[in-house]
Amino acid sequence: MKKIIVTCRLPGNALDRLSKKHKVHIHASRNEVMNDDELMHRIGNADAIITLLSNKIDERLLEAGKKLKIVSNYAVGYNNIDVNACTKRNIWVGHTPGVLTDTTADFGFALLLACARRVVEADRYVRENKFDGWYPDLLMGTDIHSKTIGVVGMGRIGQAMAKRANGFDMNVIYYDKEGDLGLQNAKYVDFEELLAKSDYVSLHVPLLDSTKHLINKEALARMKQSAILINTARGEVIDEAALVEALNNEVISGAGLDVYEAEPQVHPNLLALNNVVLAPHIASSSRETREEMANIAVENVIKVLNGEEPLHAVNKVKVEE
Ligand code: 8YV
Repeated sequence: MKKIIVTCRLPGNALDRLSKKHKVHIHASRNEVMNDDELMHRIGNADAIITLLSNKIDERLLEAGKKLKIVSNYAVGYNNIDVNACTKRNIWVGHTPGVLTDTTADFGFALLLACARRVVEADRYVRENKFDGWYPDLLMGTDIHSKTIGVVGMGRIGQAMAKRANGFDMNVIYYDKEGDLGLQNAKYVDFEELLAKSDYVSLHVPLLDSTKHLINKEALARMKQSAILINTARGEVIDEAALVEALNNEVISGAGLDVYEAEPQVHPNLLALNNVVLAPHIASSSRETREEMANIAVENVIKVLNGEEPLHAVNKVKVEE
């Protein structure tokens, strides 16, 4: 019987599969994640942990996790984990790609639509009993069809976003560090051209040293004054202070944000702006997808505890014979 730590209760029944065969400690609260101190206290006995993005898995913790065989992240992104430190210790890092691609792109598009057509403002307007008559320029937005969307990072989610944009008769351009991917439905351009030509800029890159503050003051200045910026990737890809300044000074026209630099904190000035739509990091949050993510996170653990490779690993370690 192995010992497994789960730092937050997960949706669906996936964890039952683990508890049938192993001793599983699940952090009790649904709306709270196990804190660093408790994780540190428990890690010494654990053969596996299932973590969230808010769990920082660093050298110090791994050093204490002498028995650990896998860190299974309940996310596709894994910027919370020191992957090299895991590999050095023969610890697998698992993640949950694929299942959240379309769900995340759906939400990216929902943010785009909401910003362009002022859906949140309109809802507030009606609730506040301001709808007292029809006027030609009442809450005028901007069109989506026939406009240009610039997708930054043409991986799984970027491509799903492009597909949705095609369906809305948009012109799709993209930038990717791999260069021109030879796609039929989107045109590769360099980053500066993408910023200059896009009516909507949508971010789909992982957080790396090279993508931190990719959207900074200079990048924002290159964008159209009418442009709308969408971020369902990672908050740190945008210099949030520079974005606030750009929105205040009408350097760009709006933003739809699901992620923030210092989550769960949101820059206070963003809260005061009408031309932004804000969500609490929920792009992958459909019941179906969140349950499927749990299935994969659990399957990654089961495979490793059976001496196999995880279903989805981000590193490669030696499998013990
Ligand atoms: C999750 C995500 O909501 O998978 C990711 O990388 O950002 C989201 O799907 C989040 O990571 C939950 O830990």
